[in-house]
Amino acid sequence: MKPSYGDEAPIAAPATAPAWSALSLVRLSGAGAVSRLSQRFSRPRALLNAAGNTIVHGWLVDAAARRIDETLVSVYRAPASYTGEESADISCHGGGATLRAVMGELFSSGFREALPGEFTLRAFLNGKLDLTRAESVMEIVGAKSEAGRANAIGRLSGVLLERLQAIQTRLVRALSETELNLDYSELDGVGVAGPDSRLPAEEAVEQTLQELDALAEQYACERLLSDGALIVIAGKPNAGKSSLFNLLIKEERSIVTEVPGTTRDWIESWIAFDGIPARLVDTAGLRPASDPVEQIGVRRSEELLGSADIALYLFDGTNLQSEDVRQSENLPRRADGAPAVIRIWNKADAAPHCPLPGCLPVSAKTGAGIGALCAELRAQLGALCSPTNSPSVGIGTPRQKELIDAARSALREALAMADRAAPLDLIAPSLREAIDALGAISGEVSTSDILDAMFSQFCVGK
Ligand SMILES: Nc1nc2c(ncn2[C@@H]2O[C@H](COP(=O)(O)OP(=O)(O)OP(=O)(O)O)[C@@H](O)[C@H]2O)c(=O)[nH]1
Ligand SMILES: [Mg+2]
Repeated sequence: MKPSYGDEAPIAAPATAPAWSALSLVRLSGAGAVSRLSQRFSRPRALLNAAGNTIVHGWLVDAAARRIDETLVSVYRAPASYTGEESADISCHGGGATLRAVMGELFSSGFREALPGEFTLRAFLNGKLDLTRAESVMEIVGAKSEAGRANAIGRLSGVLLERLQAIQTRLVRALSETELNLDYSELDGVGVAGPDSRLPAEEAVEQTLQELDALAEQYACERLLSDGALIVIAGKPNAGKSSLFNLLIKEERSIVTEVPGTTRDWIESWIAFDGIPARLVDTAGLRPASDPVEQIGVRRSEELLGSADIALYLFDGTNLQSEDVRQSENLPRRADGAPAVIRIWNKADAAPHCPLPGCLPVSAKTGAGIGALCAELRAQLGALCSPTNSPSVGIGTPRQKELIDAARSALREALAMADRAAPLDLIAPSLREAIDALGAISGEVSTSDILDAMFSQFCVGK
């Protein structure tokens, strides 16, 4: 039978990557995990008698008592463990072969391989973590910048949870005031919000909506800090895109030739500007290509532009065509209007006069103008998000953003109804909907489908 989230079998998984390293960590959790492990341990009694939060030295052995590896086992007794269950961490030697051998013995002694995120899911189900903290665990592992990491740690420490709980408490109060008015007005018909009898606690609802709006706005910045910005270099073939790419990443990575259409696959590298991580992508030149391989390359360039935060559009200064300007103005766009386009007049060493307005003269060959280009990139990224000015820890995942948006639209609906002097019993459900959406962020309100979908995005061993 396929294992599923939510069964209570003892589980095991490596918590470290199977790489060339001094040590690896294997995690176990579930009722009876320690006694099961003791069947494959050189000192079973030491393990069985170990108190929680202690370390036992010994050999992991196979069923015939042959030594597999020398280990240190950290023992955790329920409920004082990460998952809240009886657990153990085996610290063994590094490298793929040892890890495979250790895991093989654990499986043969009855452990099942953990599903992605299953340890953290169990921690959630056992009340050790709310969902904002659980998600922050993955954000910490995946953070691409110092600021992204620090914000995720803030969420792990419960800062977001506290912020949301304060908002939720205020809404619950607003809802109960609304419902109280409903009760009192039963004698003479249904309570009505309007100029004479406003929505009770209307100000509190408005203030809450403003706070949620601020959280939603801040999310764009949080996403940028954790996932990085996407910067795509685009332009006609031979404009010097690959030359600029190599110059910016300080490495001869992308092939440069005088043949138009040299780059076909896109090539990427990570760089950072003032603490904001960015994925810089060199693409195939944009032109109506007849070669089917180049056609695919051009399509990919367009797709990348359609999800980029910033586009660097290069004009070939030595070969400016009238359609280039049109092309630069009609790049594929995201629904939110991105990317911001920086227009670059390349090959300024050979063609110093730039006839186009708002163009940055650059030479990817000599490096002239690169300082000004980097300053412009910093300014554009800073406009999207500034790590030093970002306010207190906000939301960090698309799931959280969706729920914040659901709460915002429910509150907007409630306020709009109040404006129209709608009966309070029609407004109350909208307030309740907003409260439920906020509750779903922490996991107070959750279904097993949502949990499965969320935790399956985690890595195994977390
Ligand atoms: N003089 C001069 N030549 C340049 C400059 N930048 C690139 N070139 C030359 O222009 C030609 C094309 O450069 P690439 O960097 O391959 O251009 P590309 O835009 O990546 O071209 P495709 O991959 O074919 O789309 C090469 O011969 C480069 O040496 C520059 O700033 N000045
Ligand atoms: Mg190229």
